[in-house]
Amino acid sequence: MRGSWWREGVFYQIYPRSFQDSNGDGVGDLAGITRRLDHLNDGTPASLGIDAIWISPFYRSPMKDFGYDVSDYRDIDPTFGTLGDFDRLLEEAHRRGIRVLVDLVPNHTSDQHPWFVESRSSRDNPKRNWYVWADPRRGGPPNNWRAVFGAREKRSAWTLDPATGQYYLHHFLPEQPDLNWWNEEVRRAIDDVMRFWLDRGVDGFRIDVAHSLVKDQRLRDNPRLFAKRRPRHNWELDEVHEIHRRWRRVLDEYDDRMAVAEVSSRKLANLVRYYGNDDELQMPFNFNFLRQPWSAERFRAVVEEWERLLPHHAWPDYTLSNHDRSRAASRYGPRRARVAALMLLTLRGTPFIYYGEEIGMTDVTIPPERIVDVDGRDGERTPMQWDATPNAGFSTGRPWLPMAPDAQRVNVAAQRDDPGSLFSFYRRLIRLRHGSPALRSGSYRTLPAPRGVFAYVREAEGGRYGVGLNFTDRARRVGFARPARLVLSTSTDREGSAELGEFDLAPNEGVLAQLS
Ligand code: TEU
Repeated sequence: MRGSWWREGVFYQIYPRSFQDSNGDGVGDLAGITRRLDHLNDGTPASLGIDAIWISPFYRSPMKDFGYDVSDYRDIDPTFGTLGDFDRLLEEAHRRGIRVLVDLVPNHTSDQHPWFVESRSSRDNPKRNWYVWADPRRGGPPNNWRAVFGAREKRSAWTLDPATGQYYLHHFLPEQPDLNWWNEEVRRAIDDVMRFWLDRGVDGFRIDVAHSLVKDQRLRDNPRLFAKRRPRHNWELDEVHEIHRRWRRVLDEYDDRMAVAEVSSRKLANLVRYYGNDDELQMPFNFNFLRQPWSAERFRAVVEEWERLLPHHAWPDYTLSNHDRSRAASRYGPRRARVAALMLLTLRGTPFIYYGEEIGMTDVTIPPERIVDVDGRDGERTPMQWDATPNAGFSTGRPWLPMAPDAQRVNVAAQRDDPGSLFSFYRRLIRLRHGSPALRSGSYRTLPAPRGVFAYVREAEGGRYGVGLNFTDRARRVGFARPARLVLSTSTDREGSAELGEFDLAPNEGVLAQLS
């Protein structure tokens, strides 16, 4: 069925600098990803079993924001390889039934992109209006908008270009000038970038900063109250939805492609608007799990609100970690991270796994002399830990970021044959999900549970599963109100069944049970 692959599939995010280096320069590359595809899905229970990957940007880039500053949307940065390497990666992924999303960065380009080089060359250059230029106000920036990077220093979102005496807008680094999304030529140029990759065979896009794009045409100051939270005039304008509808039409020129939008709305009521009338992008990311403290009530509240708000055509998604945030295993600790994984992979909605999450990789403390990111995100981007060889099998050269100190112990090879490992847990869980219509696409219903326990039922014709997650450091009891057979527990090899459907949960234990 059209659309079922992204509704029923499990997604995996690859940060290409950190997955696998194939040429010894210390930076991961596309050929490296191809080499490691069997880890993701080789068609047997030995592999993780995921269905789709999202690869963070690999386009030509001066790397001020490690690829989120694109200087050519249609070519691969030499650090990562060539278009030929990309085609091979795509072919090898598809051969294994793995779909591929590429990361589209349409809010801004690099200041080295030929469009911006032209745009800044003179006030009457034909590309001047492809970016947002404005005259100084009282000798300073045109308004009070702030950049995302350097928020603590209250850095302006504007930089003066002395050559032409005007300021240009950049929501992120000064080396990432924002495109002018009021300009129809810009819209058409990005449509064509999408078609370039769709023609090459990609299955879709993850779209960066998809909530911002269009900014107030009059460049009005943001009200002070909004300065810290949601800026009113340069964030989530209604016109953004018009662009998402346009992108959906481009996707629909092709067969069964999709896009997931990076939308940082805190309020789910705002987030739900990005589903439109089933005429916008297929899903906005729901980042709310990333912001929750370890509390059953808080996670339950997010899920319940989301389930209540979603129109029938909308399909949810959930994420525990990504390249911008502290890893789940660091936020919660190893035992709880396993409970979180059980939740992620049994909820109704597409799960996104961040590379290394399946082996419990944690944030690494980066010594000051090795910090390379502009916004403190190196710790969650360290190289993937494959085995106990030098640099954990990631590279024969000096890795661009330090390897985790525990990499010799925490790695794929060490966990592969250990049935109690986190990797084995993920593999079993993903296989269970794939094998069960109830877990893949069934309905969701919260169950009554004691304080500190989040319990729910997933149900489809011919199958019913109960999930009980103990978020507390005390023993708790969960009841499914019907005979239940334990299928999986986050604790070691626990087995058993319960005639009355009641299970005693150890502290921070989660269970998955098949219900009659
Ligand atoms: O992030 C956009 C975003 O919403 C940021 O506020 C994010 O929270 C920030 O990274 C925190 O430090 C996207 C990408 O995911 C990020 O990696 C890029 O740096 C950013 O866009 C600019 O392209």
